[in-house]
Amino acid sequence: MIFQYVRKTLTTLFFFLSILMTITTAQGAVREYWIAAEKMPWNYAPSGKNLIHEEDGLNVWGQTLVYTKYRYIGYTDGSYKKPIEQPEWMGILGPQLRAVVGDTLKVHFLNKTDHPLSMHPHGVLYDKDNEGADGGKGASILPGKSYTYTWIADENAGPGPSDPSSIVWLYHSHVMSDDETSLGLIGTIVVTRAGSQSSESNPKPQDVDHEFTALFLIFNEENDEESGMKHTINGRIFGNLPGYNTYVGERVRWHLIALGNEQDNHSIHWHGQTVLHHGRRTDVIELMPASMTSADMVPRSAGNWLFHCHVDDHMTAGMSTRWQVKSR
Ligand SMILES: [Cu+2]
Repeated sequence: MIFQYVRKTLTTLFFFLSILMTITTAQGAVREYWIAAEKMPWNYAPSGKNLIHEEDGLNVWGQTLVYTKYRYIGYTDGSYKKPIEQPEWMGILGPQLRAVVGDTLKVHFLNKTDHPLSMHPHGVLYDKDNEGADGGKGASILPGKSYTYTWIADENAGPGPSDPSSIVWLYHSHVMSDDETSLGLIGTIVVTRAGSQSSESNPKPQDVDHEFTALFLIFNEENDEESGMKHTINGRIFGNLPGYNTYVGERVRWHLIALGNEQDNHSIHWHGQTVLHHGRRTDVIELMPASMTSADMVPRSAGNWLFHCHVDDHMTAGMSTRWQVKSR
């Protein structure tokens, strides 16, 4: 009798517990970020050298290397005192926001500059006030003001059937739009398929060892003068972007993005290795402005390999860096 009563109570309890767990899982995590827009100097080639072919020098593109840029800077909390450190290979990119399908991103934005600015995301679910463009409350945040954007990584923001376990989306300022990305206000959102995350607190996919992001963009610094056309990968030219470091046999994912104008048609090429891109094997991937795509590789050959845009003029102008594969 007592045994039956205990069993019944336990069964009911487990039933309600499982419903509660389903609801919690369905709601996902709320991931909070603090990002300020800041005006600061940016050096396109901190070494002052052409690190791909040193003897060629930096040509006209080396006449001026430091310009004033606007950037998204991530902070640990709402005091905006302690910036979050980024790996060197991220260059000029803003903080990488991460979510698992089902999660909500709460992005607190503080405009520390002298321009009205915003954060407009691709891919994620938002309402008009959280679009960061075209009229809603978050469309234009005045200097000194802050705004909190709420973006949802729903099923439609996550990897599709032919995608790898995580995919990349752009975010950028969208007040004046056309010349704004050239200011430097660009970052990425990576969304992981539900169930593929490393743990509840770590949304990175468990089936990769490295996820690298590379932005191909020609910054126009001097009203179309060639010396001001900075052909960059993550805001660096002529090999001045270190940190793409891997080992033979690791699982490496490349999130590739582009922005810019009609000259920003890029063909991204790795030396030493092929990638798997939507089921297709290649070592060159085409990007047009605002393209976002992801490709996977397992490095097989040790070396300090070229990683560059294969368009001739872009190569000559320094749209190159290296990625390193060490043997174990
Ligand atoms: Cu190119």
